[in-house]
Amino acid sequence: MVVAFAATLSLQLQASAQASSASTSGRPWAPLRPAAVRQQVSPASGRRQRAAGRRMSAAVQAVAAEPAVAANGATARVATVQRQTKETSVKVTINLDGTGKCHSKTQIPFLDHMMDQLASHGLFDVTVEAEGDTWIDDHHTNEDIALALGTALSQALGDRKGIHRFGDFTAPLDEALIHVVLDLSGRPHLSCGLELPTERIGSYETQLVEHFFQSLANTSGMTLHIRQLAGKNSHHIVEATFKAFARALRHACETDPRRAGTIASSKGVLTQQ
Ligand SMILES: [Mn+2]
Repeated sequence: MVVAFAATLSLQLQASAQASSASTSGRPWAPLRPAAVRQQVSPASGRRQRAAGRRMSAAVQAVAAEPAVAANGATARVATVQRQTKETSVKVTINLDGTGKCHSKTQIPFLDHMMDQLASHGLFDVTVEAEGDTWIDDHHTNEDIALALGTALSQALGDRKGIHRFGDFTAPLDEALIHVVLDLSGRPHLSCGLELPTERIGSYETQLVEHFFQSLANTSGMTLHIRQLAGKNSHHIVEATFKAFARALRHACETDPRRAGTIASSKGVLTQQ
């Protein structure tokens, strides 16, 4: 499981038997103690770090490195990740077996609206708390939320045993129709075919949509294809994208009873290596 996170940046892992105990009380983005942060860099992540440049100083804290145990004795697929840089402080929690509850305070109103779509249509419980340098623009905050969300998703999935792995959904919203296909393969890839007719939705730059999904794909280890089949209204197009993504991801994460707990891969591995 640690290997899956090593593909991000600097990591600090704190084992915790209770993922759900990582509450949102207090200041969630308290700076990490420098001595507690250690580098875990694979060759692949090293290349990404050099490419990322400014993100070399990032610290990602996987708050719950071990799966929590739910009240019924089953392993809870919950993860909390904190990401701290000079640009942003982000804390994300996702429960893959939730009920669609969302608590999102991103400083970006439209992104809060999209997090609500992800939770409610994916039946995930999602908490996002972020403070970022939005006086510059929303770029860093948008990106770092997606990176943390992807890391949390990967952690909550664990070894990805027994899941469907693939998800596919086409969602309409009035005139917009968006097709999302994804594979929790451990292989980051995004193909995004959105054609957004306006530069902004509210204060949110529409070019940040693709960047959000690219960042999410990178840290979650997901192959993601997004195709716009129809659409004229930017708000409709993006919202239909998040709805389709949520439904596709929900299916991919859910248990395939015929798998009987085995990994849906002829290679035997779905986590990032
Ligand atoms: Mn809307």
